Amino acid sequence: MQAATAYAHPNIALVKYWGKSNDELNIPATPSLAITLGDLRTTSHIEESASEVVVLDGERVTDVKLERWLELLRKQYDLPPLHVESSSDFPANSGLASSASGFAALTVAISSAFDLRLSLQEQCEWARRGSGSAARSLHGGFVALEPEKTLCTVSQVLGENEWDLSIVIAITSDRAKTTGSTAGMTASRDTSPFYDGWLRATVEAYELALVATRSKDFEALVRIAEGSCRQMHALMLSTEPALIYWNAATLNCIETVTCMREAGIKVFYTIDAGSHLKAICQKGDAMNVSDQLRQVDGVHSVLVSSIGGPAGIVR
Ligand code: 2P0
Repeated sequence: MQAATAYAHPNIALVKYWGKSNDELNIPATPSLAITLGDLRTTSHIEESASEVVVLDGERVTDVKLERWLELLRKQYDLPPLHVESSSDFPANSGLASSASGFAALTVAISSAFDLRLSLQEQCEWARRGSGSAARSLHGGFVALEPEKTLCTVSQVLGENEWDLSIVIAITSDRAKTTGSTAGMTASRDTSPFYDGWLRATVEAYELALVATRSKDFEALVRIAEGSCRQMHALMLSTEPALIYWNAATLNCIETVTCMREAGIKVFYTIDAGSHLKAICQKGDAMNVSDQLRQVDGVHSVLVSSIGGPAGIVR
């Protein structure tokens, strides 16, 4: 093998994934659609080692998800013990999809280091086995993930240069989320009376989102994306015990985005399994949107990103 370093960008879903049809194979119960955050990245380096070592953001860790994933890979490929070093230039474990970009970058690094010659679709499949949303971080632009019975297909719906949008991220907490996505979505499936309705609504939202994205219909995306976000958080709230990812600042940000839209700015919000709010707007409005979100009570800082490209090798 040759040591390899790869990068991938996190992604945020406009039509959310929350629930699996098959836990063992990690198959999402519904399709999802996401955009790639080009100005945020995770870099993963791997090399052969006497024993397995995993270092995440500078700290040596035991990562059960990663260990299980490497075990799966070793059923198919003859891999030696690895030194894995992964770091992100954005807060990890707080709903900013560090596991998505992490597994995507690692898949690219391993594929290159061992010359596995995986197709993009095969890379998506390996990344997905690590973390469902990671499959979407192999591509750039607007990316669709569609589950089938035992696998998923991932495709680019719109390229990263086809729609000049920006993503403004309002950081509303410096704490890691209390319940991870995998455990949270299992709990929602097992306990929420709204789960079946959520699945139905998401399939419908996904079909509408594909049409809206292809035709760059911003107004339609506002309704679809904010709807999917609120429906997912309603499902989380109705989970037992409740999954409450929002804090006061999240609600303040929602109000600010809604006010901006009423004032004529083309902007909408989405929120993942964490308290940060992501506002999607026209590139020309990004400065204004970020200035307004920075002033919101409880917002620590603001990041601005363009839509980004695919994962790749660092040469
Ligand atoms: C999404 N999330 O579509 C949704 C919105 C979080 C909220 O995909 O269990 O970390 O590893 O497949 O990929 C987070 O789920 O979960 C996620 P696993 P993953 O972006």
